Amino acid sequence: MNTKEDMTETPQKYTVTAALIYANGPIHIGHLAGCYIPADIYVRYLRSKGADVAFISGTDEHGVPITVKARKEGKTPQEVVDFYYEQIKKSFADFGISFDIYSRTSNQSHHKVSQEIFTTLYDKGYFDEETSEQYFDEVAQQFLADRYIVGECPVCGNPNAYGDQCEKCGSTLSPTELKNPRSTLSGSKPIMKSTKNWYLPLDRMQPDIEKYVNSHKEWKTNVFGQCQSWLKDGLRPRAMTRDLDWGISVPLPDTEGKVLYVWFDAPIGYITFTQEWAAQNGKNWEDYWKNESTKLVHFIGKDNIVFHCIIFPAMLMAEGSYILPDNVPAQEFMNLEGDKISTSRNWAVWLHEYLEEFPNKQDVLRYALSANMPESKDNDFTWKDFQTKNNSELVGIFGNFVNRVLVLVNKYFEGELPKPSEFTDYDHTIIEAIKTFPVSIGNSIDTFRFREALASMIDLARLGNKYLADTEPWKIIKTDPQRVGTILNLSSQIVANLAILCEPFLPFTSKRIIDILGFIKIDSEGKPNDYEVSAIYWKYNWLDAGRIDLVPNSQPLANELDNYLFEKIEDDVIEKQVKKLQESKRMNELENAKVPALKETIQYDDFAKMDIRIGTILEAEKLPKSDKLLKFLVDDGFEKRTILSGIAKHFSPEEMIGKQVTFLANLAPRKMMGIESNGMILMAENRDGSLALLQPHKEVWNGGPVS
Ligand code: B3M
Ligand code: ZN
Repeated sequence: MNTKEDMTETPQKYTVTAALIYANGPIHIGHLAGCYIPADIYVRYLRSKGADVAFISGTDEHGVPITVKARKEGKTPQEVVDFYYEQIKKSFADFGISFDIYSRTSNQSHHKVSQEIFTTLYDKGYFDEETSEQYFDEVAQQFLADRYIVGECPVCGNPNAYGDQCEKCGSTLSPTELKNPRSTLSGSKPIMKSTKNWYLPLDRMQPDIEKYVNSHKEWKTNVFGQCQSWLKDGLRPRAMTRDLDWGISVPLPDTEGKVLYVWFDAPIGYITFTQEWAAQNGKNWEDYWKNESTKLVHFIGKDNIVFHCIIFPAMLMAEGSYILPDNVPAQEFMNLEGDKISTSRNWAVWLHEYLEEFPNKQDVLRYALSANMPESKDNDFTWKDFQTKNNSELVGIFGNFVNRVLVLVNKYFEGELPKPSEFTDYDHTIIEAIKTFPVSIGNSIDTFRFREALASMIDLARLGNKYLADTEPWKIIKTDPQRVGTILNLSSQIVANLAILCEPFLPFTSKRIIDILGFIKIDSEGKPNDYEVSAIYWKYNWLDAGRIDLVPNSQPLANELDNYLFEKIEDDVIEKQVKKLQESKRMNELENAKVPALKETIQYDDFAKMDIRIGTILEAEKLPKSDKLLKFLVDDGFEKRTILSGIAKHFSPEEMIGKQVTFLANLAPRKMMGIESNGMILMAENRDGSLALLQPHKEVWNGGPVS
């Protein structure tokens, strides 16, 4: 039960992490829905319940994804990660993701922690040292780890699977499993060359890992299922070092040119960042990583399941002094307008752009993505749905309720909260119903059912609307103002409950409601956020929700009626976004357009049969009944001939007059729209479908043959 007494016990400690995104591109809605929003909802809820939470994240700044990007942009890896670290950190902060720390794996502190853990495992004899043949690019003079190599996936046949993973079927791979491998650096076929690496013997550790995974039957089905299929296939040793020049150097002698595998160091980042945060805040980091009663929860996308449920726990088990992940609530993928989100194809809604184009609308995106969160299957974000969610739910239900209460209190009671008098039976059913919300929303969040939690939260606003509609205070204000006072008091208490219960999902809105109700928010130490003194301090949290005495009688409510919580989003705003996406799709298609395949070989005689000539266009006109055809009169050196050409969409008649063109002179005459065409003007087609005339580079006599 949610009671105040819970607060007097030592609060439950949680270490909640959100995936360390590669610092090689901006954040998009797929990242938000897949990891950061669920993590933030969970953490805000836990904090509101009085739990002691460390919410940890940052950027992953090592690994091939970084060096590939640097190479593509002609920058150093450090320049790439410096740029994206700042951009990503800022956009998360502006979006209200409430990390306790957002750090980065290129920090020296992190290098040190990773090397220490590697050394511990090494000293404990955990690594198998193995010299093996690895792919090597002779052109680029480099070993080809992970994403430096592509080839055919042995599982699904995808021709562009990476050396570490097939993005199509999700299989985790090693480079030697790929068929027809090629280097992404030079495109060349790699050779085999021997090199020494250190392997974590997951095969030998399988029984322990199995025991661990099987003790977590409560994990989400998608997560538990993926683990089982891994275990069923049998775990294989996995190299924890790589032959690369970007990363954390291997803390062993004679390991020049070798770094720690990025998936070895990245999850250790959670530990390093907790240490950094603890040091800055006078906490003991070990409370969050080495105390059996602390719950460690990793929020990630589904492509990272194996690393968080098997490999990282195996590392922690081997190290021996850490707690293991208690839960790994991985999300499926969010698609965009029916298509997989892709950074390289620019098929995404970018967070930093959204924040610029939709100022002060963080909560709208948070809402739309949470309502559609890909919890158990992939889901689709569409701008149309974003608009509907805003207009019919946030404006139509939530905003509408809060606004009505405010308008009525202002109109009938000059903005001062009226006292309640006696509650009717109907009021009592509403009061009982209010009490159930913190419990049911809490249960849903506890079990990572965020969509359900959000839907219940909106149901509370719905209940508020229904209460007003059923009691119709506007009809009885003249005859029974006391009853209206009760109705509006209770309604305002619902608004206050909404402020508490919507906070995990809509933190900006929660703060606005608190302002509207005439409170000032206080921080965890009990200090006011602003120093305006007239208002009362807001000290309520989840454990207070369900009460109907949150706003005191006679409390003056804000009179900000023109400043709505949410506003309608018009069609043109949505159309602009859809257009922007279509444009990026078009640009992308152009970039990827392939030159058409060559036709079959012909002999010289076949070619010689064609009589190609140069001529000058004397007259040009549009055919009145056709939007495609232009009619030309061409000086062909003998006489003048008429040629029809279907290029009216590309050229105006005026711009063609006087031009020399190349035409096929012995094409059999053909009648179109009652006019006989004698020949064909030759054109070159560009990748976007636009046409170019083939003109001689200097003037040629009309009738001059082309050969
Ligand atoms: N950097 C993969 C990604 O950005 C990887 C996550 C690491 S979490 C420790 O999707
Ligand atoms: Zn595959």
